[in-house]
Amino acid sequence: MGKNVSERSIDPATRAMLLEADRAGIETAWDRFDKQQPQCGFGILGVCCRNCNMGPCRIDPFGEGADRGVCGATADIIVARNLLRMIAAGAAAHSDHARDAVLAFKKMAEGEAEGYQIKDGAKMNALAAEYGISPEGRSPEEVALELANVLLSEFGKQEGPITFTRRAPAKRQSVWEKAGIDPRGVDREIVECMHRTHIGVDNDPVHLLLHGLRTSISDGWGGSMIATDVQDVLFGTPTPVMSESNLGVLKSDEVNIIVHGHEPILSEMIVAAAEDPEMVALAIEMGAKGISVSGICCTGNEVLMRHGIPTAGNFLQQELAVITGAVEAMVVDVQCIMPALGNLAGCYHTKFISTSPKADFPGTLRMEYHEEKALETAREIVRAAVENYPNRDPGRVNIPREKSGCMVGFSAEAILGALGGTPQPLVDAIVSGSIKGVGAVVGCNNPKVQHDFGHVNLVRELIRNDVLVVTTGCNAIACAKAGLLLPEAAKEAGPGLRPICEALGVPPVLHMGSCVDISRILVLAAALANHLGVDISDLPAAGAAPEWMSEKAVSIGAYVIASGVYTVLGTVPPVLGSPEVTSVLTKGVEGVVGASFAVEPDPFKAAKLMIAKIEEKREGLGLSA
Ligand code: XCC
Ligand code: SF4
Repeated sequence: MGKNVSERSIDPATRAMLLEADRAGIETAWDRFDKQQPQCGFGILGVCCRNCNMGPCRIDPFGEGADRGVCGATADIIVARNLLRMIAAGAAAHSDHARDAVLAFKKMAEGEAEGYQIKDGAKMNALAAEYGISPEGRSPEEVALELANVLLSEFGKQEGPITFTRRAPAKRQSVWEKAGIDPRGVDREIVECMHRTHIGVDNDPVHLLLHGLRTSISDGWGGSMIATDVQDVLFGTPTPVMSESNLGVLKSDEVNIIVHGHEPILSEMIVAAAEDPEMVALAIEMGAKGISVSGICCTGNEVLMRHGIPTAGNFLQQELAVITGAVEAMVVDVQCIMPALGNLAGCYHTKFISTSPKADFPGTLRMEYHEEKALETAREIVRAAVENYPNRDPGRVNIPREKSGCMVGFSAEAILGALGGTPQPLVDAIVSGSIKGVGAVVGCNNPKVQHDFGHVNLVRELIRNDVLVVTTGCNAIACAKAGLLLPEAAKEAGPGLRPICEALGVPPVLHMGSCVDISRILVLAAALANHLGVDISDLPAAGAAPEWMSEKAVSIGAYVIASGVYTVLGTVPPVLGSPEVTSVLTKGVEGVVGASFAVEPDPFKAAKLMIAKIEEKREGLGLSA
């Protein structure tokens, strides 16, 4: 096999399992990545178009062959159109997840979703107030039903604005209005992306990119934000809780169930069903000591944030979890689930159980989930896992020892609560310079770069330089595994940040949730900006996605810059084939939304770029460097 394991990951548990995979002759994403080399140069540059059947067309990047497609589209047009389609797909993923959360909420309100309830009534009433719904003289379920219906209508709203965008500072709203990118409902924006990129419609790169920003805002301040808030109402708004992370959380003597994907709607029920005494008794009957649930990717983050359910790892560890030989069931819903898991599970005793009506994979046991009988389905899934325990081959069990503690659960509400209900203490710390600013570090893993290297090193550099870090998604899991989510990690923070974390008993890196929960970061940024009476683009803040890979990450990156936050990407997006698109994204867009992208694979240099931007913003606010 190609690279040696230490080049593939910095994570010792991952390295151990990669060696085990090698021994067992099993292929992982890293091996398949090697087999893809060299990857298509046209694809890397974004200059391949398959949008009609006169093509596929591709532009010769060396300027010797074709410089336009059959229809006459140039590299600039093709790259911009492809990017717009990536944004559309990413926004669709987040927002369709949101829709399912609202539909579950609605079924709950109608009394048709057994096991679900209103866990955070105060948050529900606050949301209702945003929509002008009064709880006066009505049952919580009546309020919930009306709220569910208005939230559902947000998705297809034909005219703007969508309500949650009004959470942004007034200055930000007028930036969007002036640029013509204040979005309508996310469904409409996504459909328009597909329409504009059909052959012979929108063929101006800047015009296309502006619609990309508009679509991404309808995701970040629309779909994603709805997902976060409705899930908080249904399952509780996270508050700080301790847990553990990495493959070492798997138990050698218990039934291991992994929940993987993105939606907490079923996994919440699985967590409940696994605690059911009847199920635990069955597990003991089968020879296990109990039932252990852990998570991977963002479904994992959701149950980690709300229940302290341990996380077994991030995106690139999903196959490795199966290779431990100790997983009775890998239960998946949607997004970031490798189809490779089917074949792999077949080599072990693991049951690969797919649950979403939308997502099927080769080699799965289908146990489709519907709100009406979610608890029942969850119990069936847990039972299937428990009954699979006797099939485990102890001779093939190989659980790495590594795991790290972590403190998670930092919703915007929890952060503001810890500060005494107002952002003032944080503002004071930023003004005094103890905290230089805030870095938002998020996103996936990608075998193009060493697993977790960019995540962990970028975050370490930031906190060392007194930048408070907020994190979500697979970055958060990387940080958890590296011990950066422990209050003790304050020791690694600079002289300004460290005493603040120690006084509050919090880590210098705050886990704010799953990828849709980047909406929490937006809400926090809006609270800070509103408190100061400035725009988000004035804040000493910067974002980064050091190892991103998914289309969702493209939508996220776009809405983060559209919200006014400079963002550094660690893997190169497929745009370099267009000098115009590249220049708009890294420079021109700054004049429109007050922020732009940079690409920097080296996390140490990326940290420097972010810190320089934070210094620049501090100066702009008249704060000392
Ligand atoms: Fe997926 Fe959200 Fe990326 Fe991780 S970080 S690989 S999108 S799980 Ni969003
Ligand atoms: Fe080629 Fe134009 Fe068709 Fe794309 S839309 S495949 S560039 S002819």
